[in-house]
Amino acid sequence: MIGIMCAMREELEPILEKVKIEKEIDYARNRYYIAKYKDLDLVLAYSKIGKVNAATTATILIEKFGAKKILFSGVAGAIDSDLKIGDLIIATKTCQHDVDLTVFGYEPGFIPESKVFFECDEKLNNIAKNVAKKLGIKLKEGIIASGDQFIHSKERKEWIAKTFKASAIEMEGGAVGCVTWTLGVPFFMLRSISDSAEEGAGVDFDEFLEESSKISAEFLIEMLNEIVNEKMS
Ligand code: 4EH
Repeated sequence: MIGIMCAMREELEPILEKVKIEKEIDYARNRYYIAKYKDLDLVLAYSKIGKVNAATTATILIEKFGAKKILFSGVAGAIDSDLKIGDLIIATKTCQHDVDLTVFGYEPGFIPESKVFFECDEKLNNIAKNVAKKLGIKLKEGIIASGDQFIHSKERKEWIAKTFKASAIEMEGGAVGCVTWTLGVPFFMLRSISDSAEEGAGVDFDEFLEESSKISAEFLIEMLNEIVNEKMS
């Protein structure tokens, strides 16, 4: 069983259109879709926005629905200046930029007995890179930082860039990274850029959410094709 998750309905819809939905299960104030894509068994859901919702959904996908991998698709704000609206990025690792226990001498993002960075699965990242190469699509790799804030300020963005060496910002990846690390499940994070995370980001976000969500969703489907092909060979 492969778990596929997004944060927002707009991010999940273009994926649901490409799979064969077999069952819809309402659970814990959310809807989970059991589906097939070719030979692959899938469970899909959008968590709703933010780290707590994302952690809850990731946990349920794994513990209740038996997901053996978690693939995330959605949009993100750009940090690196070479990332333009519509560009794709995969995370090497994710972190939580809003965790602050620095008064106790810990580095930003660190929680005792946990860690700052949660690594994404190398095999899944290699599949993504193969797909990008085959299709001639530009795909960046970098750190993705999460927090329960929509970033729309150059100052905050630059602090996150400097502190975590992050390339993009969103509101869920650090939470899913923490859950999948805790439960020992491979994690893949894909995002398409919707805005610059600076002043005016809210307007760009509204304009490009749908388009960038589709770009990410279509790439994820291409990855499922690659996974099916690898299984058969
Ligand atoms: O799930 C949240 C969405 C924005 S909040 C995180 N997603 C989109 C990624 C993202 C993001 N995160 C932080 C894209 N750009 C970002 C940015 N900062 N600049 C939202 C959106 N619409 C309505 C209500 N909430």
